[in-house]
Amino acid sequence: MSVAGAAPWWKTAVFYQIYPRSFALGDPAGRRARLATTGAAFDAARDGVGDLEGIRQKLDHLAWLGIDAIWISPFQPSPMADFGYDVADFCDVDPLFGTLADFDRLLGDAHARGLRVIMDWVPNHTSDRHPWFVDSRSSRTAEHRDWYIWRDGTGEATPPNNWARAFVEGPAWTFDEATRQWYLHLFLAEQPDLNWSNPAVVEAMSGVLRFWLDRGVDGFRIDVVLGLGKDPALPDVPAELASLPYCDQNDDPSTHAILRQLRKVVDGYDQQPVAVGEVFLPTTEQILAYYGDNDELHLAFNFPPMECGFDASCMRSQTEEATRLFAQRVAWPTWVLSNHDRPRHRTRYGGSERRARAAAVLLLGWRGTAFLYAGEELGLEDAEIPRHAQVDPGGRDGCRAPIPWQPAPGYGWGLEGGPAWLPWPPRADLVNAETLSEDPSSILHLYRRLLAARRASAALQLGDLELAAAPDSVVAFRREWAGDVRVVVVGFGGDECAVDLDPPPEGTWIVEVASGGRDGLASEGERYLGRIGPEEALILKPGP
Ligand code: ISL
Repeated sequence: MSVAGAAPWWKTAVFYQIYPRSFALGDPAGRRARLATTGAAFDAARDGVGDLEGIRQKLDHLAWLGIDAIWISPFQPSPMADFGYDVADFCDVDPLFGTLADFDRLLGDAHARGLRVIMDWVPNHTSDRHPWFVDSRSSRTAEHRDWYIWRDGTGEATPPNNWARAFVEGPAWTFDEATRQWYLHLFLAEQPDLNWSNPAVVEAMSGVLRFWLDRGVDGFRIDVVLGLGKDPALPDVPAELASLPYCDQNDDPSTHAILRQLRKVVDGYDQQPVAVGEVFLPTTEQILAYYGDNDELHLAFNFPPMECGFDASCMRSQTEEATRLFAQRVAWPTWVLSNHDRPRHRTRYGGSERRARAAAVLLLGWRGTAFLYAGEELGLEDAEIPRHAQVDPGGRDGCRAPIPWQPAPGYGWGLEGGPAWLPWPPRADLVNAETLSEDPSSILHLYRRLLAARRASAALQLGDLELAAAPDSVVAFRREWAGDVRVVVVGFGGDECAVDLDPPPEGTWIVEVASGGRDGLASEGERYLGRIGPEEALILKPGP
């Protein structure tokens, strides 16, 4: 039971993102049987992909870790041009991952452990194999023609505007010979954009939300929310922006009305579902607009801190910015350092485990809902992917390497010597869940202690955040709620450093969690010494 009382569950939750291909494999025999009945040719590479049953079998591990909710990246039927973000049927499970019955079992078992489950919903586009698009491209008068965005260009030579697609250089348009018009796709040509100005699309996609909410899911991570509404004139972007993917630029006001409608669908359910949106815009201020007047998204990912290196001044200004902007509205912040689209933060910070540990304290000390990406609790680094093994058109394979569960080759995936779909991350014989769970000083145990400390403290879960004076290489802030107080101190410098803090209301500061483990200066349960070690981070609580 949370200390937070009446706050909506998602405010105090720590989410854990699962990329299902890479998480765990539970039922390879079931998969072979399913694929055989669909007539799909046996493909050895598919054996090295995770499944829903694999996630279910790891729920005890996740409950042990202490997270509150999982977000599962897409598992619906998909030709996998974008590894599931190209959905061919929004209301089923790809036979690669399991069945609807497997999903129901996973959801039930998660709920039985007090874990909530949100799923990815990809509303901006479908697969080009989705029956809606198959019909849409069949003729200019097809029932679903206007469910997608078709335009004349200048013949087949020049597309209707200068928008660029994501991942591979080229226009966000493809000329379709059958009906001699262009269709819009902000991502791959296999991902045609839906036309959200068509009420039939809104209705059909609202039905998708209801389908999963009726099954009991606790909400959605909404893919590319900023893409939904488009200026009907589809105007060119200024020439200097034309080479940048348009998917990260579209910010049309019509999206807000769409979100208000969707919010009503979601809010009609007793489980208090959450809608957390991916708004990949450059500033927190722009992202904040997608919360509306507390009537659009419940939460939106705040991506700008992902642009920071392991750097105190960048992290401090991001902390200040979010604190200032969120104080002005009824909106709750979010924090994330890694996901399936970016190099992992440990890799971005240069590969040091010490830095990854300090970053964990910052992430779980910040004011707002935190999102972990599976494997960061193991301190995973990106895998090195040789050219011949690269599969993602967007070059994002490194952070999608499979999770090592056990130290022996095969790493707990039961592959009988076969390959996983991507190479393993570095040193998987040492950096795996089993080995790290046996070492109380490991980064895995640090995450577990941080999650326990957070769950036990109203200040960490809900408290206001006030930055404290600290040396340039340190970010320090105080969290306070209903008499509960914590201080978070994160050192980014390479040397030991004095950090003088105002004393607590009573007593003295005690180190509740220390990032350093065996190498740290501070010891958990002991008095704060007034200084921190190199790249060390602490959570302090008042004590005798
Ligand atoms: O993360 C980005 C850059 O690092 C963005 O450009 C990101 O690709 C974009 O915001 C959309 O991402 C989402 O939709 C894509 C899918 O490939 C990504 O995996 C998903 O997170 C298309 O569905």
